[in-house]
Amino acid sequence: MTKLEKIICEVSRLASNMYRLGWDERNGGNISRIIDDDEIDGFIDVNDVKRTIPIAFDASQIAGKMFIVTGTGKYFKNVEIAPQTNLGIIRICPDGKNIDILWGYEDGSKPTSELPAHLMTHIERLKKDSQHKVVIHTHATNTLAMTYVHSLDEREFTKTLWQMCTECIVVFPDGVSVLPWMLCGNDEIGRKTAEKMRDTRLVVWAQHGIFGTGKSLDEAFGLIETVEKAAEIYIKIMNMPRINTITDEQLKLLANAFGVQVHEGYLD
Ligand code: 2HA
Ligand code: ZN
Repeated sequence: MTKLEKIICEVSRLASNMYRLGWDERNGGNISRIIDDDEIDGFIDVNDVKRTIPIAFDASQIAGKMFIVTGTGKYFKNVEIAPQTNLGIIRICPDGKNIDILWGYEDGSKPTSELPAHLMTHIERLKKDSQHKVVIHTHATNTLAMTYVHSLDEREFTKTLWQMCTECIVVFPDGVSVLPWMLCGNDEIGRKTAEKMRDTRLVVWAQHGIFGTGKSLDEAFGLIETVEKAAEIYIKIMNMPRINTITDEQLKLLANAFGVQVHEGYLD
């Protein structure tokens, strides 16, 4: 298998996995991963452009970059069965206003409706971390439920999650950002999401879902999965009297023991 075929398999397996977790009903959720030049290795011909289509915002900061992206309207449960129609490989054109389709979307479709949020997030995360590669959006059930019953204040939301499982603060010491309900699928929510991604690798969209990022599919998924586990504990216990918790002192002990940099001002 070529490197690119392995990546296609990895994205497909992740989509199936997330579908089975119940997070990606119908066409919910989307995945994008940067494809480096050295990951092409003959599986596709980068000079063979299948189609060129416009995008509604300026992505010139990442002109030339290639991504594998889930298709708009596509169901996660179907990606593994037919990756070539449910996924595509795109390259940002030099003008930043068009994309070349190099592989996939074989039924004539195109990338996810959340492409602005994905690409703008890639731009911001790459400024923070040159190793960054992946953006995942999903409708993680308990995380979504939590946005109906918990304050959306980012410090309060993060601290509740940290208190729900011991390892949370070690996995996401930067915390989670939260956007209030907004119309999805447009530039505005894309810009707001990307702004939040300057501080955290996780952004919750209230009453909708979550965005997670990372150096690999495993890392981005692992962040979301850890938040979702914590949110599940919260939903289980929120209507019961809480007689124990993880204190700020204990959270500080964890941060020191594991040598992680905690979001400033969140623990005191
Ligand atoms: O349609 O999840 O936010 C996919 C989505 C839109
Ligand atoms: Zn969504």
